[in-house]
Amino acid sequence: MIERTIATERDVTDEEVVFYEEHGWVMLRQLASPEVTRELLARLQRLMGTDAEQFEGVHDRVGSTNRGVFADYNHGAKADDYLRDFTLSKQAGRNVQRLFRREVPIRYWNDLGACKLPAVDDAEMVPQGTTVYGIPAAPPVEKRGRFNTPWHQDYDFPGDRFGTLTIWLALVDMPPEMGTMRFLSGVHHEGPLGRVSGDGIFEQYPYLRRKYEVSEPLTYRAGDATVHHPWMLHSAPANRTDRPRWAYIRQYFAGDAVYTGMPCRWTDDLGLEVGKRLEHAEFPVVVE
Ligand SMILES: O=C(O)CCC(=O)C(=O)O
Repeated sequence: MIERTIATERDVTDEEVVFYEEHGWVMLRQLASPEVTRELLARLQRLMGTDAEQFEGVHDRVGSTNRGVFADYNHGAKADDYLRDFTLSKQAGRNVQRLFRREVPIRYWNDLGACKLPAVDDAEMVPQGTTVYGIPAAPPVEKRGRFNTPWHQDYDFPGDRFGTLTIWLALVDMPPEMGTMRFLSGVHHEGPLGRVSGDGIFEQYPYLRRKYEVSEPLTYRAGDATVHHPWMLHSAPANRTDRPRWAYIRQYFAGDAVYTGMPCRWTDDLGLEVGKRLEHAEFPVVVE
């Protein structure tokens, strides 16, 4: 009989929580086992194609924008039961509570496969012209998913408090030259810096580079994850190897967050009421 892999992750430790609070990001070595990591990758490849070639164009709620910085597939947990079990596991919810240091209900916000494809020549220049949501304008097909990720904070949550976090799980072994994440350690203490991305942030806030240090180039083994705070400035260079950089990203929010009505592609059409909690079947409770 084949045993089903349990789609879950290990406990986050107290030391990791302390590091996260101070630095605004933390590396969680082997958060997911090799078996779970392999299965997550297989499920994403089924949705996106072995080299993430399957998707073109923008899909509404589930699917891909496959445009600039990496090929993506949003809300895969709504399309695949294994991704759903992993993302909505109580263990994941408890880890998020630990990182928040709050015993609040945790809700699912988004999950996405992020496959940064091997770079093109001008890959350190993200296509110009962004939408209100900060999504780069579509580059030519042959360049899609092959750019660097410019410096940015995660700024798309229409709640009345920071209330979210992101868990970025490596699904393959990743040396820094594959375009692994960089963090400006400690910068989350500055709060929101505006809807600016790329070097424009450092032109507007010239002191940031003097005050905070960029994390060392990170090497991830498959199953390692980093967590980052929504006000953490983060970026990633282009992928300078010949292999795709496969990651699985999950985002959660604190269930007591109140809807502000800020435009957001995940909430605009849901009929949520400003001033009330974001209680909607699109954002299931992961843990009470
Ligand atoms: O994978 C990347 O290059 C960037 C991911 C990112 O911006 C995020 O997880 O918030």
